[in-house]
Amino acid sequence: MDTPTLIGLYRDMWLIRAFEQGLEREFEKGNVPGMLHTGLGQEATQAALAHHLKASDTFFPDHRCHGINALAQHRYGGDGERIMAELFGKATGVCSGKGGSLHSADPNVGNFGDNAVEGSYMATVLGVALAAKIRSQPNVACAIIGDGTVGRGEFHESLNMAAIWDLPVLYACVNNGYAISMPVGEGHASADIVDMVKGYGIPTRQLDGNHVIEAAEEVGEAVEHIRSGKGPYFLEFKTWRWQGIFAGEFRPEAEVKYWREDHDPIMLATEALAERGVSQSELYTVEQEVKELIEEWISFAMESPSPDPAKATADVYVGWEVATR
Ligand SMILES: Cc1ncc(C[n+]2csc(CCOP(=O)(O)OP(=O)(O)O)c2C)c(N)n1
Ligand SMILES: [Mg+2]
Repeated sequence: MDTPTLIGLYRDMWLIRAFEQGLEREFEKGNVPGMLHTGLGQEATQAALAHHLKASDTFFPDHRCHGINALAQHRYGGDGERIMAELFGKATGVCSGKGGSLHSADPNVGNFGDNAVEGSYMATVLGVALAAKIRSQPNVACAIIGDGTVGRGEFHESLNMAAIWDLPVLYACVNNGYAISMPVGEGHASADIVDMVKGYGIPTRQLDGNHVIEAAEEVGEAVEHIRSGKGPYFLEFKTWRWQGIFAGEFRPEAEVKYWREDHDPIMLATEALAERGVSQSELYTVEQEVKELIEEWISFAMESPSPDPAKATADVYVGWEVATR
């Protein structure tokens, strides 16, 4: 990977981190309604995926994917602030403020949205992939799923059907070690998800999801495989989320220290860039530029109007608006 590409990924990781930290700050002030699961700690995995997905591809983000949603919106729609506004529940959001964190979607930039039912889009992704295959389009349909999804029936049904129909699906499994507080090896037959997938005959790779160079290179290979018509590919990103599900930490102190201090994705990229001779001041400038952009997005969201209650049922059904009571 050349240095400009790595600096680009560094910028993307900072965009994700600044987005999530700004969001967390505003959530604590009561400005962000609903629930909030952040992707802090998983920036390298999301930046690597966003780097290779085009607007003509499709991705189904999981509940920690605000960062990848914002990157796609920023890159292809030129309006990343509309993801921020969506999370603030404002009329200027990509779903007019009706989607929020879990349902931010914009098919124009390839974002088909999350779903509160874990695993549900493991089935939907097959339809999108089948459509691309029938139309002979070199598009990737990507399902970004947590390790918790592995226990769902749709997970296995999806892998089986993608395998027998050679569908262009990229499965991106974000193995952050826990589902709620259940360690992955206790909730599933194997702590290494790839071992369960191999039986379906799908090519798999387990990789360091905090190492942005490795992650981007592996995603690149997987995407190339899929675009060339060779069928599905499964990547397991080993990473860790800063946020527990509950207030109070349930993870061992040494584990927290390892992931937050010794194996932080931005710190690893900073080290790699320093070895290539990129100065600290150049990296600091990148960080500051991105942080300023995120503050602008937050101001945009704060100043945007709330949705008009009269339009609560608009866009819920295509061509059919239900009268409000
Ligand atoms: C079918 C279903 N069961 C349970 C839940 C409740 N739930 C929300 S997040 C979550 C854990 C998800 O774990 P994982 O997929 O590992 O994602 P992580 O939060 O660790 O990123 C669960 C069980 C749900 N949303 N859908
Ligand atoms: Mg998990």
